Amino acid sequence: MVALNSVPPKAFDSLSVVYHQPLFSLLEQSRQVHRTYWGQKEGVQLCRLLSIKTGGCSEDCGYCAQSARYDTGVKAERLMDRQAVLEEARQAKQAGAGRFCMGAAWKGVREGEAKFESVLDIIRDVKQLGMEVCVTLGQLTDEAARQLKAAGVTAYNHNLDTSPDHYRNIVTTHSFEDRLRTIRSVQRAGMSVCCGGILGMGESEDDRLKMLEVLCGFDPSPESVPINCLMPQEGTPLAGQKPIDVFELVRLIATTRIALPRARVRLSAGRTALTREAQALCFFAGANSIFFGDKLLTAPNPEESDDRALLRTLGLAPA
Ligand code: SAM
Ligand code: DTB
Ligand code: SF4
Repeated sequence: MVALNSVPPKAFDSLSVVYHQPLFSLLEQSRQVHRTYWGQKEGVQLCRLLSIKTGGCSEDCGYCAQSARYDTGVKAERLMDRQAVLEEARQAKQAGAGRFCMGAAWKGVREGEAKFESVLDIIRDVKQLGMEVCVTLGQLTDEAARQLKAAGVTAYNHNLDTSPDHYRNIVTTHSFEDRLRTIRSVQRAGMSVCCGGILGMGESEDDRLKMLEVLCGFDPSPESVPINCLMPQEGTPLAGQKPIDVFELVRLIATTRIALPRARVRLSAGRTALTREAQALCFFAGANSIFFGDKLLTAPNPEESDDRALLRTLGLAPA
Protein backbone atom coordinates (compact mmCIF):
# COMPACT_ATOMS: atom_id res chain seq x y z
CA MET A 1 0.00 0.00 0.00
CA VAL A 2 1.28 3.50 -0.78
CA ALA A 3 2.32 5.03 2.54
CA LEU A 4 -0.18 7.72 3.47
CA ASN A 5 0.58 10.20 6.16
CA SER A 6 -2.34 12.08 7.63
CA VAL A 7 -2.38 14.56 4.75
CA PRO A 8 -4.43 13.33 1.78
CA PRO A 9 -2.73 13.47 -1.64
CA LYS A 10 -3.81 16.56 -3.56
CA ALA A 11 -1.28 17.15 -6.34
CA PHE A 12 -1.35 15.32 -9.66
CA ASP A 13 1.84 13.32 -9.06
CA SER A 14 0.76 11.96 -5.70
CA LEU A 15 -2.77 11.27 -6.96
CA SER A 16 -1.20 9.34 -9.82
CA VAL A 17 0.92 7.20 -7.46
CA VAL A 18 -2.15 6.37 -5.38
CA TYR A 19 -4.27 5.65 -8.48
CA HIS A 20 -1.77 3.36 -10.20
CA GLN A 21 -0.86 1.08 -7.29
CA PRO A 22 -2.09 -2.52 -7.50
CA LEU A 23 -5.88 -2.49 -7.36
CA PHE A 24 -6.23 -4.38 -4.09
CA SER A 25 -3.73 -2.09 -2.33
CA LEU A 26 -5.67 0.89 -3.59
CA LEU A 27 -8.91 -0.63 -2.30
CA GLU A 28 -7.38 -1.42 1.09
CA GLN A 29 -6.27 2.17 1.35
CA SER A 30 -9.58 3.70 0.29
CA ARG A 31 -11.41 1.33 2.61
CA GLN A 32 -9.27 2.44 5.52
CA VAL A 33 -9.93 6.10 4.75
CA HIS A 34 -13.63 5.38 4.34
CA ARG A 35 -13.79 3.62 7.70
CA THR A 36 -11.90 6.43 9.43
CA TYR A 37 -14.08 9.23 8.09
CA TRP A 38 -17.42 7.48 7.59
CA GLY A 39 -17.22 4.48 9.93
CA GLN A 40 -20.17 5.50 12.04
CA LYS A 41 -22.21 6.61 9.07
CA GLU A 42 -21.74 3.81 6.60
CA GLY A 43 -24.62 3.81 4.18
CA VAL A 44 -25.65 5.20 0.84
CA GLN A 45 -27.26 8.61 0.48
CA LEU A 46 -30.36 8.48 -1.71
CA CYS A 47 -30.84 11.51 -3.95
CA ARG A 48 -33.83 12.06 -6.19
CA LEU A 49 -33.18 13.96 -9.41
CA LEU A 50 -35.81 15.92 -11.29
CA SER A 51 -35.44 17.90 -14.50
CA ILE A 52 -37.53 20.99 -13.83
CA LYS A 53 -36.67 22.54 -17.21
CA THR A 54 -35.79 20.13 -19.97
CA GLY A 55 -34.07 20.65 -23.33
CA GLY A 56 -33.54 23.59 -25.65
CA CYS A 57 -30.23 24.61 -24.06
CA SER A 58 -28.03 27.13 -25.90
CA GLU A 59 -24.79 25.35 -24.94
CA ASP A 60 -22.95 22.77 -27.04
CA CYS A 61 -21.76 20.29 -24.37
CA GLY A 62 -20.89 17.31 -26.54
CA TYR A 63 -22.38 14.72 -24.18
CA CYS A 64 -25.73 16.35 -23.52
CA ALA A 65 -29.11 15.32 -24.90
CA GLN A 66 -30.54 18.70 -23.85
CA SER A 67 -28.41 20.90 -26.09
CA ALA A 68 -30.51 22.59 -28.79
CA ARG A 69 -27.56 22.15 -31.18
CA TYR A 70 -28.03 18.42 -31.62
CA ASP A 71 -30.92 16.38 -32.92
CA THR A 72 -31.36 14.10 -29.92
CA GLY A 73 -35.10 13.64 -29.79
CA VAL A 74 -35.34 15.61 -26.51
CA LYS A 75 -37.93 18.36 -26.92
CA ALA A 76 -37.57 21.76 -25.29
CA GLU A 77 -40.06 22.17 -22.45
CA ARG A 78 -41.07 25.04 -20.21
CA LEU A 79 -40.13 25.33 -16.55
CA MET A 80 -42.28 22.90 -14.57
CA ASP A 81 -45.16 24.20 -12.60
CA ARG A 82 -44.52 24.82 -8.89
CA GLN A 83 -47.21 22.40 -7.72
CA ALA A 84 -46.00 19.64 -10.03
CA VAL A 85 -42.46 19.95 -8.66
CA LEU A 86 -43.74 19.94 -5.10
CA GLU A 87 -45.69 16.76 -5.78
CA GLU A 88 -42.55 15.04 -7.13
CA ALA A 89 -40.62 16.23 -4.09
CA ARG A 90 -43.28 14.82 -1.75
CA GLN A 91 -43.06 11.46 -3.49
CA ALA A 92 -39.27 11.53 -3.22
CA LYS A 93 -39.51 12.22 0.50
CA GLN A 94 -41.99 9.38 0.89
CA ALA A 95 -39.63 7.06 -0.97
CA GLY A 96 -36.86 7.91 1.50
CA ALA A 97 -34.78 10.47 -0.39
CA GLY A 98 -32.49 12.54 1.79
CA ARG A 99 -31.73 15.01 -0.97
CA PHE A 100 -33.85 16.44 -3.75
CA CYS A 101 -31.88 17.68 -6.77
CA MET A 102 -33.44 19.87 -9.44
CA GLY A 103 -31.78 20.43 -12.81
CA ALA A 104 -32.48 23.00 -15.49
CA ALA A 105 -31.12 23.04 -19.05
CA TRP A 106 -29.97 26.63 -18.98
CA LYS A 107 -26.66 28.31 -19.73
CA GLY A 108 -27.20 30.09 -16.45
CA VAL A 109 -29.39 32.35 -14.34
CA ARG A 110 -29.15 35.84 -12.93
CA GLU A 111 -31.02 37.81 -10.29
CA GLY A 112 -34.20 39.52 -11.34
CA GLU A 113 -35.07 37.19 -14.22
CA ALA A 114 -38.62 35.87 -14.10
CA LYS A 115 -37.49 32.27 -14.54
CA PHE A 116 -35.05 32.67 -11.66
CA GLU A 117 -37.76 34.13 -9.40
CA SER A 118 -39.93 31.09 -10.22
CA VAL A 119 -37.11 28.71 -9.28
CA LEU A 120 -36.62 30.55 -5.97
CA ASP A 121 -40.32 30.03 -5.21
CA ILE A 122 -40.00 26.33 -6.03
CA ILE A 123 -36.93 25.99 -3.79
CA ARG A 124 -38.71 27.67 -0.84
CA ASP A 125 -41.61 25.23 -1.23
CA VAL A 126 -39.44 22.13 -1.50
CA LYS A 127 -37.30 23.21 1.45
CA GLN A 128 -40.37 23.03 3.69
CA LEU A 129 -40.47 19.25 3.20
CA GLY A 130 -37.27 18.83 5.20
CA MET A 131 -34.95 17.28 2.60
CA GLU A 132 -31.60 18.70 1.55
CA VAL A 133 -32.13 20.75 -1.59
CA CYS A 134 -29.66 20.78 -4.48
CA VAL A 135 -30.00 22.68 -7.75
CA THR A 136 -28.08 22.81 -10.98
CA LEU A 137 -29.04 25.78 -13.12
CA GLY A 138 -25.81 26.58 -14.98
CA GLN A 139 -23.75 29.74 -14.48
CA LEU A 140 -24.52 32.05 -11.56
CA THR A 141 -23.76 35.61 -10.58
CA ASP A 142 -22.69 36.33 -6.99
CA GLU A 143 -26.09 37.83 -6.27
CA ALA A 144 -28.01 34.89 -7.76
CA ALA A 145 -25.92 32.57 -5.60
CA ARG A 146 -26.77 34.61 -2.49
CA GLN A 147 -30.47 34.44 -3.32
CA LEU A 148 -30.33 30.67 -3.80
CA LYS A 149 -28.66 30.27 -0.43
CA ALA A 150 -31.29 32.48 1.21
CA ALA A 151 -34.08 30.44 -0.41
CA GLY A 152 -32.74 27.31 1.28
CA VAL A 153 -30.38 25.60 -1.17
CA THR A 154 -28.02 23.18 0.55
CA ALA A 155 -25.69 22.42 -2.35
CA TYR A 156 -25.19 23.72 -5.86
CA ASN A 157 -24.18 21.22 -8.54
CA HIS A 158 -21.82 22.52 -11.20
CA ASN A 159 -19.47 19.91 -12.64
CA LEU A 160 -15.99 20.40 -14.05
CA ASP A 161 -16.82 17.38 -16.20
CA THR A 162 -13.22 16.75 -17.31
CA SER A 163 -9.68 18.15 -17.17
CA PRO A 164 -8.95 21.79 -18.02
CA ASP A 165 -7.23 20.68 -21.26
CA HIS A 166 -9.87 18.24 -22.45
CA TYR A 167 -12.74 20.60 -21.62
CA ARG A 168 -12.30 22.60 -24.86
CA ASN A 169 -12.71 19.38 -26.89
CA ILE A 170 -16.10 18.82 -25.30
CA VAL A 171 -17.63 22.31 -24.93
CA THR A 172 -16.94 25.50 -26.87
CA THR A 173 -19.77 27.81 -25.76
CA HIS A 174 -18.30 28.34 -22.30
CA SER A 175 -14.91 27.66 -20.74
CA PHE A 176 -13.46 25.69 -17.87
CA GLU A 177 -12.63 29.06 -16.28
CA ASP A 178 -16.35 30.02 -16.50
CA ARG A 179 -17.15 26.84 -14.55
CA LEU A 180 -14.63 27.80 -11.85
CA ARG A 181 -16.07 31.32 -11.65
CA THR A 182 -19.53 29.96 -10.87
CA ILE A 183 -18.12 27.58 -8.28
CA ARG A 184 -16.41 30.51 -6.56
CA SER A 185 -19.73 32.39 -6.44
CA VAL A 186 -21.34 29.33 -4.84
CA GLN A 187 -18.59 29.18 -2.21
CA ARG A 188 -18.78 32.90 -1.45
CA ALA A 189 -22.54 32.58 -0.93
CA GLY A 190 -21.96 29.81 1.62
CA MET A 191 -23.62 26.97 -0.28
CA SER A 192 -21.94 23.57 -0.43
CA VAL A 193 -20.34 22.70 -3.73
CA CYS A 194 -21.38 19.54 -5.54
CA CYS A 195 -18.85 19.11 -8.32
CA GLY A 196 -17.54 16.19 -10.31
CA GLY A 197 -17.33 14.93 -13.84
CA ILE A 198 -17.96 12.38 -16.54
CA LEU A 199 -15.77 9.43 -17.48
CA GLY A 200 -15.70 8.07 -21.00
CA MET A 201 -15.55 11.20 -23.18
CA GLY A 202 -12.30 10.22 -24.91
CA GLU A 203 -10.14 11.55 -22.06
CA SER A 204 -7.05 9.81 -20.69
CA GLU A 205 -6.72 8.49 -17.16
CA ASP A 206 -4.37 11.44 -16.55
CA ASP A 207 -7.16 13.82 -17.58
CA ARG A 208 -9.37 12.31 -14.88
CA LEU A 209 -6.65 12.81 -12.28
CA LYS A 210 -6.12 16.38 -13.47
CA MET A 211 -9.81 17.00 -12.91
CA LEU A 212 -9.47 15.48 -9.44
CA GLU A 213 -6.44 17.68 -8.78
CA VAL A 214 -8.55 20.78 -9.51
CA LEU A 215 -11.30 19.50 -7.18
CA CYS A 216 -8.70 18.95 -4.47
CA GLY A 217 -7.69 22.61 -4.74
CA PHE A 218 -11.17 23.90 -3.87
CA ASP A 219 -11.46 25.84 -0.63
CA PRO A 220 -13.74 24.82 0.97
CA SER A 221 -13.56 21.27 -0.34
CA PRO A 222 -16.47 19.99 -2.41
CA GLU A 223 -19.17 18.52 -0.21
CA SER A 224 -20.07 15.98 -2.89
CA VAL A 225 -18.41 14.65 -6.00
CA PRO A 226 -20.67 13.09 -8.62
CA ILE A 227 -18.86 10.61 -10.83
CA ASN A 228 -20.85 10.04 -14.00
CA CYS A 229 -20.11 7.47 -16.68
CA LEU A 230 -21.00 8.88 -20.07
CA MET A 231 -24.41 7.71 -21.23
CA PRO A 232 -23.93 8.14 -24.97
CA GLN A 233 -26.81 10.17 -26.38
CA GLU A 234 -27.99 9.68 -29.94
CA GLY A 235 -27.38 12.78 -32.06
CA THR A 236 -24.58 14.18 -29.88
CA PRO A 237 -20.92 14.24 -30.96
CA LEU A 238 -20.13 11.66 -28.25
CA ALA A 239 -22.85 9.21 -29.31
CA GLY A 240 -20.32 6.60 -30.46
CA GLN A 241 -18.08 6.53 -27.38
CA LYS A 242 -17.18 3.13 -25.95
CA PRO A 243 -18.00 2.37 -22.31
CA ILE A 244 -15.12 2.75 -19.90
CA ASP A 245 -13.43 -0.14 -18.14
CA VAL A 246 -15.12 -0.77 -14.80
CA PHE A 247 -11.79 -1.03 -13.03
CA GLU A 248 -10.88 2.47 -14.19
CA LEU A 249 -14.12 3.69 -12.63
CA VAL A 250 -13.36 1.83 -9.39
CA ARG A 251 -9.83 3.24 -9.30
CA LEU A 252 -11.08 6.79 -9.73
CA ILE A 253 -13.69 6.37 -7.00
CA ALA A 254 -11.11 4.95 -4.60
CA THR A 255 -8.63 7.73 -5.38
CA THR A 256 -11.35 10.34 -4.89
CA ARG A 257 -12.27 8.80 -1.52
CA ILE A 258 -8.63 8.98 -0.43
CA ALA A 259 -8.03 12.51 -1.75
CA LEU A 260 -11.32 14.00 -0.52
CA PRO A 261 -12.10 11.86 2.51
CA ARG A 262 -15.07 13.91 3.74
CA ALA A 263 -16.83 14.23 0.38
CA ARG A 264 -19.89 12.25 -0.56
CA VAL A 265 -18.77 10.39 -3.66
CA ARG A 266 -21.83 9.87 -5.82
CA LEU A 267 -21.98 6.99 -8.28
CA SER A 268 -24.09 9.01 -10.70
CA ALA A 269 -25.13 8.59 -14.34
CA GLY A 270 -24.49 5.30 -16.09
CA ARG A 271 -25.47 2.74 -13.45
CA THR A 272 -27.84 1.06 -15.92
CA ALA A 273 -24.73 -0.16 -17.73
CA LEU A 274 -23.09 -1.51 -14.56
CA THR A 275 -23.68 -4.97 -13.11
CA ARG A 276 -24.68 -5.34 -9.46
CA GLU A 277 -21.18 -6.66 -8.77
CA ALA A 278 -19.56 -3.64 -10.39
CA GLN A 279 -21.73 -1.31 -8.33
CA ALA A 280 -20.85 -3.24 -5.16
CA LEU A 281 -17.18 -2.73 -5.94
CA CYS A 282 -17.80 1.00 -6.43
CA PHE A 283 -19.45 1.18 -2.98
CA PHE A 284 -16.57 -0.81 -1.50
CA ALA A 285 -14.11 1.63 -3.09
CA GLY A 286 -15.82 4.56 -1.37
CA ALA A 287 -18.93 5.63 -3.27
CA ASN A 288 -21.61 6.53 -0.73
CA SER A 289 -24.37 8.25 -2.67
CA ILE A 290 -26.59 7.48 -5.68
CA PHE A 291 -29.45 8.96 -7.64
CA PHE A 292 -32.41 6.70 -7.13
CA GLY A 293 -35.60 6.63 -9.15
CA ASP A 294 -35.95 5.28 -12.67
CA LYS A 295 -35.07 8.52 -14.47
CA LEU A 296 -32.12 10.90 -14.29
CA LEU A 297 -32.75 14.13 -16.22
CA THR A 298 -33.64 12.60 -19.57
CA ALA A 299 -31.85 9.24 -19.39
CA PRO A 300 -32.84 6.05 -17.57
CA ASN A 301 -31.62 4.96 -14.15
CA PRO A 302 -32.12 1.59 -12.41
CA GLU A 303 -35.56 0.80 -11.00
CA GLU A 304 -36.03 1.93 -7.42
CA SER A 305 -36.99 -1.59 -6.35
CA ASP A 306 -33.79 -3.04 -7.85
CA ASP A 307 -31.69 -0.47 -6.01
CA ARG A 308 -33.43 -1.20 -2.73
CA ALA A 309 -32.82 -4.91 -3.26
CA LEU A 310 -29.15 -4.30 -4.07
CA LEU A 311 -28.59 -2.17 -0.96
CA ARG A 312 -30.37 -4.78 1.16
CA THR A 313 -28.23 -7.56 -0.31
CA LEU A 314 -25.08 -5.58 0.46
CA GLY A 315 -26.28 -4.63 3.93
CA LEU A 316 -25.95 -0.94 3.13
CA ALA A 317 -28.49 1.30 4.81
CA PRO A 318 -30.07 4.16 2.87
CA ALA A 319 -28.59 7.28 4.49
N1 SAM B 1 -27.07 23.03 -17.37
C1 SAM B 1 -26.44 22.76 -16.14
C2 SAM B 1 -24.96 22.56 -16.26
O1 SAM B 1 -24.46 22.34 -17.36
O2 SAM B 1 -24.28 22.62 -15.23
C3 SAM B 1 -27.07 21.64 -15.34
C4 SAM B 1 -27.52 20.37 -16.01
S1 SAM B 1 -26.26 19.32 -16.68
C5 SAM B 1 -27.26 18.21 -17.57
C6 SAM B 1 -25.63 18.46 -15.27
C7 SAM B 1 -24.53 17.43 -15.48
O3 SAM B 1 -25.10 16.22 -15.95
C8 SAM B 1 -23.44 17.71 -16.48
O4 SAM B 1 -22.49 18.58 -15.99
C9 SAM B 1 -22.86 16.32 -16.68
O5 SAM B 1 -21.86 16.04 -15.73
C10 SAM B 1 -24.06 15.41 -16.45
N2 SAM B 1 -24.49 14.78 -17.72
C11 SAM B 1 -25.23 15.36 -18.68
N3 SAM B 1 -25.42 14.52 -19.72
C12 SAM B 1 -24.76 13.38 -19.41
C13 SAM B 1 -24.58 12.13 -20.09
N4 SAM B 1 -25.07 11.91 -21.30
N5 SAM B 1 -23.88 11.17 -19.47
C14 SAM B 1 -23.35 11.39 -18.24
N6 SAM B 1 -23.49 12.55 -17.56
C15 SAM B 1 -24.17 13.53 -18.13
C1 DTB C 1 -24.62 14.98 -12.10
O1 DTB C 1 -23.41 15.01 -11.92
N1 DTB C 1 -25.28 14.03 -12.74
C2 DTB C 1 -26.69 14.33 -12.80
C3 DTB C 1 -26.80 15.60 -11.93
N2 DTB C 1 -25.45 15.91 -11.65
C4 DTB C 1 -27.57 16.75 -12.39
C5 DTB C 1 -27.20 14.42 -14.19
C6 DTB C 1 -26.98 13.16 -14.99
C7 DTB C 1 -27.59 13.35 -16.34
C8 DTB C 1 -27.56 12.12 -17.16
C9 DTB C 1 -28.07 12.33 -18.54
C10 DTB C 1 -29.52 12.71 -18.63
O2 DTB C 1 -30.35 12.31 -17.81
O3 DTB C 1 -29.84 13.42 -19.59
FE1 SF4 D 1 -26.95 22.87 -21.36
FE2 SF4 D 1 -26.03 21.86 -19.05
FE3 SF4 D 1 -26.60 20.23 -21.15
FE4 SF4 D 1 -24.48 21.84 -21.26
S1 SF4 D 1 -24.80 20.15 -19.80
S2 SF4 D 1 -26.01 21.54 -22.90
S3 SF4 D 1 -25.22 23.66 -20.14
S4 SF4 D 1 -28.05 21.46 -20.00
